[in-house]
Amino acid sequence: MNKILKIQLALMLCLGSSMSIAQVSKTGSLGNYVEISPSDSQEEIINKAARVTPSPKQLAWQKMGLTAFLHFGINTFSNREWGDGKEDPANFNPEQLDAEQWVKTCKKAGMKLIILTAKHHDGFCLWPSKYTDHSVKSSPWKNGTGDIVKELSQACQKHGMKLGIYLSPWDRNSQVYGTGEYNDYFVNQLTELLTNYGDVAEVWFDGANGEGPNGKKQVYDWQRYYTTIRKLQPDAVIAIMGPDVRWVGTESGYGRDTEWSVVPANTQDENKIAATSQQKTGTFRPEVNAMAKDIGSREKLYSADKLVWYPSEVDVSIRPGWFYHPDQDDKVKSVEKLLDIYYSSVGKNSLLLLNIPPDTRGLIHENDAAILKKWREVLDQTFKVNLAKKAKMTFEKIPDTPNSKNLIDNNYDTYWLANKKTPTIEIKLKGEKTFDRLMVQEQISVGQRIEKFKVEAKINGKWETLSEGTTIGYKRLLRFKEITTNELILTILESRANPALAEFGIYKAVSE
Ligand code: FUL
Ligand code: CA
Repeated sequence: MNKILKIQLALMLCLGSSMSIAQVSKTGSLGNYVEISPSDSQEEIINKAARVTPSPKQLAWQKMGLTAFLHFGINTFSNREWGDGKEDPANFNPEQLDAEQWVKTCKKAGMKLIILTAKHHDGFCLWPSKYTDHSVKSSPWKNGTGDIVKELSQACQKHGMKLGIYLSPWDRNSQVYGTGEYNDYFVNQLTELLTNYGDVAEVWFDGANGEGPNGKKQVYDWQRYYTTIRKLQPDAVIAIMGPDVRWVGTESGYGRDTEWSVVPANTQDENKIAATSQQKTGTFRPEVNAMAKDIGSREKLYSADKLVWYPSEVDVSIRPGWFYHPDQDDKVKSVEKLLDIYYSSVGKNSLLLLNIPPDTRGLIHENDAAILKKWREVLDQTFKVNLAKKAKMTFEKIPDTPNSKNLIDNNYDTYWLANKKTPTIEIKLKGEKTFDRLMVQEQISVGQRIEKFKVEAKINGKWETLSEGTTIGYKRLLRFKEITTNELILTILESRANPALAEFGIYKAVSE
């Protein structure tokens, strides 16, 4: 063996290497859930947790980062948040409705998917369902011949946007709500929506469950709903009251500082028991208390029967209400507020689902569109140039390892897998740089591992801690006061397994 080869081999052995995702999943990944056996030690449980990975559809979902919610329906015309199901369809007439305007506005804002409230709690359907008359077909809009789901799906296809469907299980209009027949009704509606409108990438099931017109509450046949979706749209994630995506637990727009995508699932979960034979396809919904402060720490995992990849989605409205109300035209969240929300959701290992409610014309209001545009400009300009792009990365004190560029190549798929749980990465910038934002990404296709990290910078010859944090996950964004330096150190202080780092960046924020 010649000398260079020997050195390369030694480097690979002692530094860890850049493995392809396929290689790692053969050796490391346990799939998107794993059983804990009573004989597993705490160490074994944590090791398992570090190797639970997203399903391909969960990974594709996470990579979207930013998605849009459109709350639109009979409430838009009655000026209410929750309709009672008794609204007259004659009031529904969005005369200037333009689904392309919705899609173009969302696309310009950087959103990758649009979820439409095809039916909210009032039961009014935005498509001409065969199973009820309480829909657009009984409205004056396009003389009852219109179909908003169709218009949106066509506009999405035209502009390369993904489509998502919100179908409220709670239905305050349906006469069969509260009986077994309602499950048939619901599955029939799901089937229409998932058959007639092309690809659907997300199905969003609301947790609100009240009484129907006859005063009864419904027992939902979740398993049947999930099986229907898996059959008709196998690539769609099922969110909130579903197995693939978890509600973050608030509607404020702010995620947790410590956000784990791997959480416990327990044997008493009603939906898990029913789905035992299908667990490998992920059709059980973990009964996670979404509102709890801590859902994924080591202590929580020790008492679990199973661990599951169940990532967090942050839903929030750009206005105080989910639906459009004219008196909220001057209450659209500011660019500054939306930036804060972005850093607190996308920047904390969540996906942001931002609601933009179309108005009675059937258009996204000018005020909302203007704020979104400005918000996007600030984000684009801030993250345009990674000031670490030409940096020299030194992993564990050994410079110029074969993978040292993997963290700054602007490609999420390439990464550096450390050979120890708590590695140090020294970053020598090409000259002094001034910045106030930092981004780190773990390669989650091998698992979410980092529990604690620290970033230091050498300022005027002295090392100072810039920021400390807990989880990183898919993406962590840090904000701090502007500094100027040419040297940084990222130290992973605690990790569940050897971390896999995909991207690192530093940026100078532009002001609004
Ligand atoms: C809640 C609903 O009750 C609200 O009306 C809204 O749709 C929100 C996204 O979810 O549970
Ligand atoms: Ca990379």
